[in-house]
Amino acid sequence: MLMTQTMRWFGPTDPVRLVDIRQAGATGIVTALHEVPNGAVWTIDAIQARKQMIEQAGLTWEVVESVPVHEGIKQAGPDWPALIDSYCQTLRHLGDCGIRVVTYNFMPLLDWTRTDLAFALPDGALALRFDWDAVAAYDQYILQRPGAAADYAHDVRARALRLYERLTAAERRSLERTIIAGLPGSEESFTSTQFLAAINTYRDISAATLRRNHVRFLEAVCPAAEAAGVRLVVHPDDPPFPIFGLPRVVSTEADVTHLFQQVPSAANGLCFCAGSFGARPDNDLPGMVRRLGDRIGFVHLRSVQREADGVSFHEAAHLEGDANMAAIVAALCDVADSQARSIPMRPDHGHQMLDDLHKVTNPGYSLLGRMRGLAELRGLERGIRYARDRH
Ligand code: DNO
Ligand code: MN
Repeated sequence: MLMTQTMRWFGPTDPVRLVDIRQAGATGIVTALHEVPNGAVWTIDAIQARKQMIEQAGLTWEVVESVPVHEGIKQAGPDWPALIDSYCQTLRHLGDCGIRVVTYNFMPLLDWTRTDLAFALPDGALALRFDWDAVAAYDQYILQRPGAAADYAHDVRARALRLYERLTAAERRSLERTIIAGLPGSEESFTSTQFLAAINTYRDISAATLRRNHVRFLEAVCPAAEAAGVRLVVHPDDPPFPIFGLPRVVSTEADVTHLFQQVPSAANGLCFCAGSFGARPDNDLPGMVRRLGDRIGFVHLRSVQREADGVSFHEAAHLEGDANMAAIVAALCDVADSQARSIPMRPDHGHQMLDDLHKVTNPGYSLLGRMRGLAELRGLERGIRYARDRH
């Protein structure tokens, strides 16, 4: 069965309208009640109202992205029981409203992270970029995190210092904002002073502890999800490695396999984000789709171009860059068909291009770049299926 084509919509304040998404050819919407504070219960009324808005535009609400996981759950702090109760309640309400897939992530403090929101490509379009030297420059000289230097190789430190010295005061502020003010969909937004204090709350939480807390979270919420008919899908870390001394434990195939072994519940699923996993050369993307297929409840299709240092990357066009998108989509077709189901997918981010260059847009979520991505991906899937079914 063909994948269900969706686009992310940030709700009534999104400059991209539902009608735009419909004209881009998507049938489904991926959204969240972004206005509800992290940790509070989503009421049935609020969910229904948003659902009606989407349906009145001729679309369906396919996936929630995200019901955020509160830091008090990631840290297994004193509010854990109350936060888990709220989370389960929200899942029950979503299930009551007929919503079946809920995305979340388990990254401490930061959600997805970039250092440049307007990286100019040769054709004049703008891409999002993650530059390790810029992270090192921010970490050591703006954030001034104690012990930061130990996290960077000697050559990175040298380049980071040169980079920092070259930046004007305004550029330094812009780098700081880009990294910690929160990209679209992120729950947290910090100043550097707040961020430093928040990092400190993780000082006793190792990767092993965070992993245990993640399993504990799943053990607590999966039964409620199952009963509600909802599947939770974890979004991988973006980028898929620790930053600012904070652990990240959803970065590789082994990481997610561990979660599925520990918590076998069918409600424990994966949001396969090709761009996030793909920032690491050791993640075999098509192989992961095949091996993890029965866990994949939602797909983000995007490709990154890894850069010379092996850590930095920028977002490529959907069929370019390091991901073998044809092999990924072919694997997804096989998974979907073997299970006779349609997997919801969305083009995850797009370049800022054409008229969108002159508009205020949500970084990564302007319309035209995503529309191009969706069109290419839809064509790719049709072509793969046609070629396969002819033989
Ligand atoms: C970025 C998104 C992420 C994702 C969350 C899921 O573009 O893919 O922000 O929504 O990590 O909880
Ligand atoms: Mn993603």
